[in-house]
Amino acid sequence: MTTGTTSATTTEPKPMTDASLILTETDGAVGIIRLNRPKVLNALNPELMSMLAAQCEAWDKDPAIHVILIAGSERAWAAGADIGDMAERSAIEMYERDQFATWERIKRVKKPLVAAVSGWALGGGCELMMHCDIVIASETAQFGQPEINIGVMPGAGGTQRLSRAVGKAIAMDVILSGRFLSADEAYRFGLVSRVVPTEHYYSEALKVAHALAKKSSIALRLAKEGVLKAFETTLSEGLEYERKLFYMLFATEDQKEGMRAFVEKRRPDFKGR
Ligand code: CO8
Repeated sequence: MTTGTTSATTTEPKPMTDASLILTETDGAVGIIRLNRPKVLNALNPELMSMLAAQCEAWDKDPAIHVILIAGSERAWAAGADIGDMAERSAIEMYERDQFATWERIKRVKKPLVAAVSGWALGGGCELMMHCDIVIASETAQFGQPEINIGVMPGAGGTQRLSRAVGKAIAMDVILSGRFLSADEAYRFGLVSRVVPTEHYYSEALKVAHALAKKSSIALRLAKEGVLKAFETTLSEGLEYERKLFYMLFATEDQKEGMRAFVEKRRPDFKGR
């Protein structure tokens, strides 16, 4: 892994030396992962996904990292799972490979995942983006689940997460017709958090990641858990769950520090515990 001190004012990640499928660096308490298969528009093959999951897990355990930023390039966040890698496989081969186990590892990451998305976010790429918690998109980004055009359907959560994000009418349109959504549509439909001019999409995402990194790391993790619970349970159970998480935060030093700092009119100094 390389380390660096990227400034939040740059428009693209500064060059990194790692020549692998993902490029990594740390910038303060932000861990940055850049998908790096430019020749195939960052198509997601099992090796890349394993590296991505392993890096996310490593930073999830690392107290020095509070937030993970995942970026692609300006041309492509990721144009889907690697079609060449799947084209001739049998059902049993796909079953035995169990690629989705890797995606489950990303789903289990407790720290916030911020996505810096530009260009194509299609198929598995759109599904990977939907594993992230805050999505900063460039105004030229395009989103879709075009698997229908190659004789299949979404497999890494698209039918479930897209429907929850944008509702049945839009999800059916996108998944059954394979049409792409513009960044403006994606924002209006609730698929992405913010849309910014393309030249600022990366710096904006980094800025958001740094802003989050200044919060209490433990409060961030429990808040993320609470929001994700909303998609898994009933309202009553979700409210009960939220209350337990809320009470739990009163066992942290950060709760005392945060509230005392407010009363004393100073900035809090969070420790993440
Ligand atoms: N897989 C492999 N290679 C790809 C992929 C992909 N998903 N997308 C693009 N590429 C390659 C192209 O083959 C091309 O390679 P080459 O230069 O060697 O010909 C290169 O990237 C550049 O692509 P294009 O020349 O096509 O670029 P364009 O700007 O003309 O078009 C598009 C860009 C519209 C993004 C076009 O490339 C495209 O339609 N790509 C495929 C999109 C797609 O269908 N995605 C869904 C894939 S299936 C999937 O994601 C299922 C996920 C669920 C399971 C995951 C775990 C198993």
